[in-house]
Amino acid sequence: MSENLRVAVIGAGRMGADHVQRLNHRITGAEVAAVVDVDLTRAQVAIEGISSAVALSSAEEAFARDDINAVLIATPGFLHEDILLQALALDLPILCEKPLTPDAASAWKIVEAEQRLGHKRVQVGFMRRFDAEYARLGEMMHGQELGATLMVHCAHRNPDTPAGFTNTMLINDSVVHEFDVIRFLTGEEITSVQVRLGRATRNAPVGQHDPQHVLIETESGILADVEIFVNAQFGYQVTTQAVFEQGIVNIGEDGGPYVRSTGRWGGNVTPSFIERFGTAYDVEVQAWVDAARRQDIGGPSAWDGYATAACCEAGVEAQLSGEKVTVQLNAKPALYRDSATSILEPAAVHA
Ligand code: ISE
Repeated sequence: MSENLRVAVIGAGRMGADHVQRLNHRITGAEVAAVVDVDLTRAQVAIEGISSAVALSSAEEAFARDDINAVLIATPGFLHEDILLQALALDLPILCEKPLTPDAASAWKIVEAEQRLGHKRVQVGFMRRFDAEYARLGEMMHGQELGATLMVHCAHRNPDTPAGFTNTMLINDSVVHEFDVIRFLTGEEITSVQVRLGRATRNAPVGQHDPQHVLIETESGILADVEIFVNAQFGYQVTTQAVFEQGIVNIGEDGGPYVRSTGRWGGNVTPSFIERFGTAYDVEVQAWVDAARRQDIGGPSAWDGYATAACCEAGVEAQLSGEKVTVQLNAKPALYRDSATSILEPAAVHA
């Protein structure tokens, strides 16, 4: 493909609108051809000033057009499956925001559809893999620069949650990122998840137990723990500490200008994931565009979406039972065997 990728962005909410601006201003080799939202006014607002784009109210309308040759899916996760299957039927390059789909059985259907095509078309929007610090930590782990990895401690804090953010979404929308980065950093699949509920903040909406403590094990026995705290009030923070045989590495600590002035010292708290991962999103989308133009994907695959969906399913079960829940995975199809995330051969579990 020599000309620009002509992208239909499906979903014009916070993330979709952010991707529209990114594609329009910072990404080369692509342009926004359409923005789709059930709320047509929201789609119209998103394309303001973008002469290459039309506003539409359904994905079907976008797929019926002949001037669209790529799709970026940024609707809520429960709508992904149908849009993904339509886009795969047309063999279009797809960047799908996480989660790929909300459960492992539906994510497996995407893996199967892609296998029928015989090549990878779906890149999943796990943007943390494109953050410079996560990438460097991954290199340190894979290269055993400080010896073997023993433990990983993660903290994931959001200032508050949007209306309708359920207790399940703490796992499916937020901890899903930790599942993916732990797989990415260690190069191993996750084998079990346990969720502990302790003292809760009074600042959470009714129905949410916040914070939660998620305990994770990988194939070789690396232990990871995640504090997920989505009504932390003070701002946004995502940190990881990795414990190696010969050292400790921290990433995600506060950065930016350190100001010393009359009566004060310090810097600014990051307000949200849009700022914290802004550069990572840019790198991610550019990698997708560059790869799509050579008929490839440039990041995490449908397999990664499926494997994290299975972790989320185990996480939600663990939230309810308090027990340690085993993560069940089908065997990794040959199409995905170039991405090393398993040291064991699993059996078939999702039909
Ligand atoms: C949100 O959807 C994201 O993807 C953010 O990265 C995460 O920090 C937040 O918890 C999610 O709700």
